[in-house]
Amino acid sequence: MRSKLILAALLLGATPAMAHVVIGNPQAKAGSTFIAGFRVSHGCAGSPTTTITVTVPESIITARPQPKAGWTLSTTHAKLATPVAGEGGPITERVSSITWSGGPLPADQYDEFVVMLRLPDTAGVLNFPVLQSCQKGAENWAELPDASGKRPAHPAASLTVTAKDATP
Ligand SMILES: [Cu+2]
Repeated sequence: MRSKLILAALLLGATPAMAHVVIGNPQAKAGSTFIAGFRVSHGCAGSPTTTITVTVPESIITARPQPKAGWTLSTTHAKLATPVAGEGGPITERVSSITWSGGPLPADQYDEFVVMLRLPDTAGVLNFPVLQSCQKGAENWAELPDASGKRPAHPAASLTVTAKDATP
């Protein structure tokens, strides 16, 4: 029985524990502020990581990346179709992608790239495509599950947003 389970794990390839680029504890309530840590647990086929670019889903209006020693931070912006009220006046654009460049992060080490997110008011699954570039090659973690729910080879990092009144 046990050996069958191990065999099944081997046949499936990467185990969830070593799963690509993922958000740690990927569940939070709608409308909350969530600290998302994007975990990078391996390089590109043994090559050290030099750049991580996270694409922020459209439904997230506010995304504030945490600076990281040894890495240069940059962001791109997109205009909002409809401005929304913010603490310092109307918000007219949002952060659409965040890039950390530097390191390198050795292929056999793990690190976390952190972003503070204001989550949308509606429940659902948010997908964050992540482009990982390495000294040699790149890995594009951008695939979404297909209709059957089968996990793709290069899944985007995902976050499950639960309803505001859901019991924890
Ligand atoms: Cu992996």
